[in-house]
Amino acid sequence: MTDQLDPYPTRLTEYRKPFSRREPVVHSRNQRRWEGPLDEVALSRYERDGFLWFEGFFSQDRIEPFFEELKEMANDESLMSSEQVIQDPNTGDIRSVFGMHQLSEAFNRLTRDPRILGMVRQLLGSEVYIHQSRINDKFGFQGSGFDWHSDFETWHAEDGMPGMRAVSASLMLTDNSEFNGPLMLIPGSHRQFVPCMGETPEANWQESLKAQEIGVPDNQALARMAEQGGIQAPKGPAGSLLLFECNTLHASNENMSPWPRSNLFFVYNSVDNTLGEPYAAKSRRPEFLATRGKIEPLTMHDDFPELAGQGVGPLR
Ligand code: 6CS
Ligand code: FE
Repeated sequence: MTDQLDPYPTRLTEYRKPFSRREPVVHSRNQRRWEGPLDEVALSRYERDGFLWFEGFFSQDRIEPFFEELKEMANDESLMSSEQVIQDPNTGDIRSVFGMHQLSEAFNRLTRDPRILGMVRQLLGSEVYIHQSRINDKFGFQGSGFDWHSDFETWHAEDGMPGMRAVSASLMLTDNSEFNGPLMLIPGSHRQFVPCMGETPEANWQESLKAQEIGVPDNQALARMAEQGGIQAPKGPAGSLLLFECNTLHASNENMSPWPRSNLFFVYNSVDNTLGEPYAAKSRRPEFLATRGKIEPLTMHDDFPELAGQGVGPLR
């Protein structure tokens, strides 16, 4: 627990109503140094909605290597029995593998793709590093959902992330349709912080990564924001990319289709927003959930230099 003034109090015993976020959504406004590939239309859409969707961002052959590597990982007994691998609460199948950017060289390179890194630096207005990475798997006919939540609420409460200056990139490894439990988002919800009721249990992450019970906004706040902004569930082929702001409310349903839904997630945090002590938890979470050591600004790496001319500018 920390005694420093908490700008985003949550995990409370007494209700507090939602309030406006304290940080800008796009952090690089009027800073020429952080210009990037997003034009004004995209920047204003991100400010309005709290996410950007790029259908078919990568071609299928860019996605293929990840599947091969995931199959090898599934045969790695020591990895599969580690706490970085979370089982599905209903079936025991793999639900998430955390720390993918340390486990996989291909994945590590992907986090530094110039087209993504260029956009992320532009949105965060600084150098960035990976706060967390994971693969979320939802096998056919099962694959539990996730309740509504703001990732920032968890990262602030349990990882000590000071402010809203992080963005998640989610790469669809499989087609995401309306049938296989796609991510749902509430456009505009990123502009309000919703304090959540209920104190953080000890070692909460061992349960919350299976099913999030604590850090779920109340239905009244959810209903009000959904009334204002609606709900959107971006759909598209494998290779599509979603960038969503750390405080945008999102959830997903169970996968009742015969088709799997696998997404890679990697979370970029600003190097000016590194983690302190948890604001609303008794102890820190493990390093594979929240990077604390070795904060080095990501450098660009381009697996497909022939594409580099697409408005990325010099690699750095
Ligand atoms: O606790 C976390 O960091 C994770 N929990 C959820 C439900 N989404 C974000 C993140 O992976
Ligand atoms: Fe989440």
